[in-house]
Amino acid sequence: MANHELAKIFYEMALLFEMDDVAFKPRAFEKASLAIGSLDTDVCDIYRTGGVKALEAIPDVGRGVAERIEEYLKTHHIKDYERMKKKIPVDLEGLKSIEGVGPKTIKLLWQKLKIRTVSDLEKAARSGKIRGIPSLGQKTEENILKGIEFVKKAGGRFLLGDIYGLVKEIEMRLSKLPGVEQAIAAGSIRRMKETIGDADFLVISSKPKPVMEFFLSMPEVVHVYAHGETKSMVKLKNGLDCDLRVVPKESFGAALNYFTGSKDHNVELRKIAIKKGMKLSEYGLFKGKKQIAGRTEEDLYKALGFRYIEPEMRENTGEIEASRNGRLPKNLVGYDDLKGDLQTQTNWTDGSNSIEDMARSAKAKGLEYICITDHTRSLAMTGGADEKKLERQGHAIDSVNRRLRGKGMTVLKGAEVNIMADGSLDIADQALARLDCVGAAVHSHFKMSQSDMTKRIIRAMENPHVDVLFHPTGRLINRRAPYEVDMDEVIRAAKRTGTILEIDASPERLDVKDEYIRKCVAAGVKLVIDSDAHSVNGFGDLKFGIGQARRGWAESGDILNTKRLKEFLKAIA
Ligand code: DGT
Ligand code: CA
Ligand code: CA
Ligand code: ZN
Repeated sequence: MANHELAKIFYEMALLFEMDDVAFKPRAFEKASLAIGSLDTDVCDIYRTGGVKALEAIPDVGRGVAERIEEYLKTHHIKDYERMKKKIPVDLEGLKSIEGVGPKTIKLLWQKLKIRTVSDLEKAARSGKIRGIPSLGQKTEENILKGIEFVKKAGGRFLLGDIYGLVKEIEMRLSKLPGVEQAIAAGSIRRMKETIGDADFLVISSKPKPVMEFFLSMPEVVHVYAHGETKSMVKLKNGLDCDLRVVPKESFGAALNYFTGSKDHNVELRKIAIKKGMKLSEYGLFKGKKQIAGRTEEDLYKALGFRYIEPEMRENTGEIEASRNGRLPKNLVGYDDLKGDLQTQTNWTDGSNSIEDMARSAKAKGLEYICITDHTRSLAMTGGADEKKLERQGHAIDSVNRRLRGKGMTVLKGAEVNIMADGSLDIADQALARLDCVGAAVHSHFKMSQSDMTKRIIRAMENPHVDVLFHPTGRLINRRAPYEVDMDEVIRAAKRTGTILEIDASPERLDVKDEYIRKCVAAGVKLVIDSDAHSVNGFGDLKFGIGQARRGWAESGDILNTKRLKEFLKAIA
């Protein structure tokens, strides 16, 4: 569809006209941009059936714009856009996204300092060049730097955990509107990807209008990019872009499938449909003109000759093959399957709540056991425990368990033991032997060669008291790369030593990630999904770990904390 390209070009033309102080045109082109971005039909089709006249009939599209659309469709260029762009060859979209930087300032920055990009702008601001331009000054320079910082944070992809709550809340608001049969957040959110570009909402309703009106006027909306009868796109206060489409019931399954993606999965499905003499689109699965499936996703996969594929697996990494050959995981771990949590912190170290508060909160979340794993002594800044402190904590846990007797919650004794640079642990073996479940983790000396780091971690795994390797790669998504470690070696060592690898569910960790989970599953290495909760609110993160496990094709049987307490303890004994 050329609509999107054209909308972008007309938006830029509006800015370029504004720089040149042209009257009326900026507003006219901005309106045209919005109109074309919001169209439900392809401008190519409109032009093909009715020529320039039909284009001019689009509301907010005048003669000048219509002719430029024609020029674009015929030649793939718009001459005066390119001429204007040559005069001020800057990254308009990028620069414009900095708070307080408008077309006039962009022009000035180009003329005086030859600034083309946001990174040019940042350099100039940091070296104090902006304040030297009389009409801008020191205050503007400070604001520009602040604006750049903000865009850096919000401009990249969002952590799933940072936007999930709001997205689900909007999903719920939409689903409660009169006339709405179903509302769902599709796209990468439904696939539980670790980071999210934008949110894609899909609604079934026979009356799209009130749904659109509601969506555009939500209190979080700060900008409307496009506003049509059945689709709209907005920006929220937190910087997240949200698409909304309203579809009729007959095509919901096909639309849901299309907008859930991934794109690669979709492309593959379409090819298969074609091979079978059918056509798959977001409107349905068709044989000739007849729709044969697409009301639900289930009927769609079935008509294509497949078993249903869960959204988290739709990345075109073998799931389509597996579905055809009956090799899909039979019992993918479910969002209600966890019975325990093996990594939780309390106010004995850097957590904020007591052992008992954590236990009661976990119980309320449907868990039957949690293991208390406060940090150990080499993490002095957290008040890490030594052997004596662990023993005292053990008594405290005993008394909490006495108080909770008969309430369906058991607190296990554990620790998050620090793996030293040489692979030894910072707690003596006799003390570890008294714990129910021991986790070990790297928290220091991140910069080591791959072979040293791999040896270090494997040495810790070889300690017979270590049950779980916590957050095995040490990454912090969008902030810190994983340390150099050969995960294939680690997975082999896990198999050999019977060590469990953790899926740390904390949204900035998700460690180990999907790719390694799949390798563990294939190798028969067992996993646990832990919240890494530092407060009673932390258990809500478990779903992100479960999502990651599903993306890694893990079945319940691969995840040991889906077991009841007795079986779990037997499994780690
Ligand atoms: P994101 O937003 O970057 O986190 O990732 P997605 O997967 O949500 O991607 P998005 O929002 O660009 O598009 C939503 C879905 O729409 C995507 O998962 C699959 C579908 N889609 C988008 N563009 C194409 C395309 O060019 N071809 C096909 N077959 N599907 C597409
Ligand atoms: Ca998306
Ligand atoms: Ca999207
Ligand atoms: Zn840790």
